[in-house]
Amino acid sequence: MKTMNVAIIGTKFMGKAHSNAWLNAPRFFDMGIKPVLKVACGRNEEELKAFAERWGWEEIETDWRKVLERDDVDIVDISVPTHLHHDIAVAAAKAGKHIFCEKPFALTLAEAQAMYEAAEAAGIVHYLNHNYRRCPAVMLAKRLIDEGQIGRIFHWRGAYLQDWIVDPNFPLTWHLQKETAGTGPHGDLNSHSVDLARFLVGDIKSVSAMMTTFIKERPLPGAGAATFSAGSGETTEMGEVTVDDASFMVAEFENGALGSFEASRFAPGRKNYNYFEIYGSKGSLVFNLERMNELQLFLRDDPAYAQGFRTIIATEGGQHKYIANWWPPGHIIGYEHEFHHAVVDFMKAIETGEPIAPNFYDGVKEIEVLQAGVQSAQTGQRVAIEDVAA
Ligand code: SOE
Repeated sequence: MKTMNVAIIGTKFMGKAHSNAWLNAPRFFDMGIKPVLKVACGRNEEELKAFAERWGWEEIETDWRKVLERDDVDIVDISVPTHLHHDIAVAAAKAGKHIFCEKPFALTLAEAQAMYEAAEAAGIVHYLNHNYRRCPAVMLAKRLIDEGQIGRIFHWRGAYLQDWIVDPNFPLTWHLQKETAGTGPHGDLNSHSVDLARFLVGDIKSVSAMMTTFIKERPLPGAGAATFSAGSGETTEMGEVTVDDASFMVAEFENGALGSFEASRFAPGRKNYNYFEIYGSKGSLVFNLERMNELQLFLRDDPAYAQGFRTIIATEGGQHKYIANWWPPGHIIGYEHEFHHAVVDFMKAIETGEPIAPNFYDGVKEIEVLQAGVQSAQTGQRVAIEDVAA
C-alpha cells in the first residue's frame, strides 16, 4: 500500500474535522494512496501534544516553516486562520507539497492569485475545502441541473445564517478582526455560498453589496475563546470589531441569472443554516444544510393536480458516489462525512494526476466575487468582476 505523509497546520475546529477525515477515510474507502498522519503543527506545545495524541499524529512541530523543510512531508493541510493561508500555501507549493487548504482562500485577490500561480508552477495538487459540494443533496442538485431537469436557471437565492455572536459579550476572536479574517460572514460564509453558486449556477458577472457591523466593540478574548465558543476567560478590556457582522449581496451571473447572497451571524435560531434555492424554467430546488441529506424538488412537468415540492432523501438511488462506503439505504450521513469525501478525492487526484475541484483556481474566482462585494459596499456602486482591484 502506497502511503503519503500529511502535515496539518492548525489544530482547532478545522484541525479536528480534518484529522478525523485523514484518520478514518482509509477505514471506509479503499485508497490507492493512504494518508499517514505524520506531523501536527500549532503554536501551543501542550495543546499540540494533546491534539496529536488524541488524533494519532506521529510528531509535533511548533514552527510551520520547519514542517515544509521536511522531505518526509508530502501533503500540507492548511487549517489555520485566513491571514496565514497565503504565506504557508506559497511556501508549501515551492517546497513541492500537495496542498489541502481551508476556506476562505485568502485575504485579498493578490494573495489568491499568488497562491494559485505558485501551486500551478509547482505542479502540485491543490484543493480548496468547500466541503459542502460533497454533501449528498448538493451532489443531487448538481446532477439534476446538469441533466437539464431544472431547465434554464433564473435565480439563485443563498443564505448562510448563524447566531454565535449575537451576544455582545462574545469576545473579539480572530474571526472579528480584519487583519486575521479579512471580512466577517461575508468571507467566512458567503465564500461557501459563492462557491456553491459557481458550482451549481455558473460564474458571476457583477455584484452589489451592503454590509454592516451591529456591535462595534467586544471584550478581548480570554481562555478558550474560539469558533462558536466564548471560552471561559472573563476580560474587561474592549477591542474594536473591524469586520462586517452581516453582508447582503446581489449578483448577475454570466448566464443571465440573478442571485442573492445573505450572510449573517445575527440570525437567532439559525445555527449553521447554509441554505439555497434555485429557480429554473422547468423546476426548482431547495437545500438546507441543517437537513443535509434532503433536497426539495419542484417539477413543472408534474401533473397539475400533483404538483408540489417533494423531499428527496439524497443518499438513495446510487447517485451519491460515496454513500455505499458508509451505510445501507436511509441511514444518512453527517457534516463530518463531507471532509472524508474531500480526502478521498484529494488522494485520488494525487494518484491519477487529475485535478480536484474546487481548487486554487476556484479560490481566485471566489475571492474576485467577495472582493467585488467589499468594493461595492464601500462605494455604493455595482462592481463588475472584471473591474475588481487585486
Ligand atoms: C464559522 O462560521 C464556521 O466554522 C465556518 O468557518 C465554516 O466554514 C462553516 O462550515 C461552519 O461555520
